[in-house]
Amino acid sequence: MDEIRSVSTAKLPEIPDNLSIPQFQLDVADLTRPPRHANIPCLIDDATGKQVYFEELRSRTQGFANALSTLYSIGEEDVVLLFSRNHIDYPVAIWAVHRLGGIISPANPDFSRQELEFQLRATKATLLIIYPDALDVSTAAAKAVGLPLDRVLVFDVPNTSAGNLVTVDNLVQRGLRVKAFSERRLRPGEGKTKLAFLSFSSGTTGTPKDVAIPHIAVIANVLQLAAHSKLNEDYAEWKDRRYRPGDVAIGVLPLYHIYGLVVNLHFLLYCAMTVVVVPKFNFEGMLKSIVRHKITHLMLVPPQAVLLCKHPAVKKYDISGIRYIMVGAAPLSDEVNQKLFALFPDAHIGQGYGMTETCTVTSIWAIEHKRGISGSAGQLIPGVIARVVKTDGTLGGYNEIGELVVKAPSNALGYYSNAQATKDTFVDGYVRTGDEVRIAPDGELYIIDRIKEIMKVRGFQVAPAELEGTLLDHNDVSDCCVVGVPDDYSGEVPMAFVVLTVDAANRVKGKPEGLEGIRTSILKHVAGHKIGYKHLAGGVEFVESIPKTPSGKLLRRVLRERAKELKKA
Ligand code: 4UU
Repeated sequence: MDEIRSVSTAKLPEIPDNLSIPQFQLDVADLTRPPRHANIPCLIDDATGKQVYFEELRSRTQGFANALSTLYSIGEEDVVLLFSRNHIDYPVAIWAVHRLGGIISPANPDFSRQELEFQLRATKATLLIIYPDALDVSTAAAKAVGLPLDRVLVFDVPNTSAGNLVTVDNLVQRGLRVKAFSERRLRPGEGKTKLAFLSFSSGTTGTPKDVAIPHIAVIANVLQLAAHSKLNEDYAEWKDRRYRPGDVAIGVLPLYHIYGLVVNLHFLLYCAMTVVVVPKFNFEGMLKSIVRHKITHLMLVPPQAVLLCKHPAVKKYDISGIRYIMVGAAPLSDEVNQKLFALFPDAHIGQGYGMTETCTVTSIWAIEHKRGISGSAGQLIPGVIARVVKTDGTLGGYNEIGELVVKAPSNALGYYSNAQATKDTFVDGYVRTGDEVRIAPDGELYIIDRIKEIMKVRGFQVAPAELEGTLLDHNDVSDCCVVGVPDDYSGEVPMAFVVLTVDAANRVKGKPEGLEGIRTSILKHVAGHKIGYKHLAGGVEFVESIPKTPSGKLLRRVLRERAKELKKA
């Protein structure tokens, strides 16, 4: 059997390989782009209601680029690490750095000092931009890696302060007064290799690695989505189009994750829509914002969809203006999917599926169907070529089960400075997804299982290898294995199987309270080093040994099954 292509009839336009992302988003008067009327804001700050229009977004980007170039010498290949919640200047920071030839590495602002330090070292970032509430962690991490504190900038947020740090807004204002920066233009073809983002993902195995995402990958995914959505074709009544200029989306997905970054920000702005920027997700707060900003579009992860279906507060708000709900980043149960259909009888509702390494969307529900098929992750978008690799290594056809391996113009280049990991996952221009799938003859893609190591906790990746490393740093742990156990809200949560050191085992022999003490200390140890969603919410189970293959490889599947049984018991 051969490769499987998108069943969409939409035609993918030529993807420009000589444009940087900000040139594509802000400069090119592309006639195929839906027009943005002057009265449609690009962004609205959820907290203050401040609106940012296209020209202002563009000029703030120029101003910030001026300041970064003249005052901080940011230029070719500099990595700027964004350690921030969503903020209306987030795209300004990204695109200013891109205009100078630099690279953005986004990080979760709730990371612990150790997690931030890891990313600062891995990317060799020369500038850090933070959200004010991350001041303590940021300064500690910057000191630890030798990044001078005058190279830490802060987004301004009303009524907060972050020490004496220089604010992005101050630099924008100063930058608007100084001479123009010199734009880093791309030569024809250069968009394919010039790096735009280093986003972290653990891929199919091991600890988090920085995915090297070139400019063309983001531009390609936006154009693929635009083609898939038939944005410029007369396929239906204007009033029922999926994305219309002036529609308003809630931006609760974090912009440091690829789904928020590419779909919620870059694609929706391309559609001439408005994005309401929400720094921190809070369910009732989101309901209020939906009413206040007349939100039409929701992009969510499954736990947020669960809340929408089950939370009692939903009844208090008139959210009938919603006409689109997309859910992705982890499996969505049939039950929740059906409930969404019932709650929003007229809305476009479906799933999207993607990953950091494919620089985002691989499939999404068909534009011809207002509602996706429950259980399906949608159809491959134009430009995606899929292989279904069966366990015997041969290619499967329709309805056969195997690992999904994809080639797309949006694929990342590999893992930054990690040839071995790149070789394992990026094969001849194809990305191994680590997801077991079946593609039906009508083009619907069903995700059957995740065969890679990572867990998805509330849509966030958790790498067992990373937590195992942390556990092994605990004095009483001699061996361990971390697996995900199912959880109604989070999808799954991490659980650890732990083998005690001989010393520790002797110490607690016949003393159950001693063992409980170690359990508590292990839970605390992980909580002290890792962000909340990586904590061992599934608990710690003590075992005599960890099952391994003769070559010493963890038999994770065995323990995953054991964990499920324990959970049932
Ligand atoms: C079952 O999570 C993402 C990207 C999510 C995304 C992107 C575009 C969602 C909707 C959209 O339109 O990226 P990563 O790198 O954090 O995690 C990738 C992994 C996949 O390999 C798969 O295992 O997340 C899982 N995943 C899903 N699983 C992503 N989407 C889905 C889905 N169903 N719909």
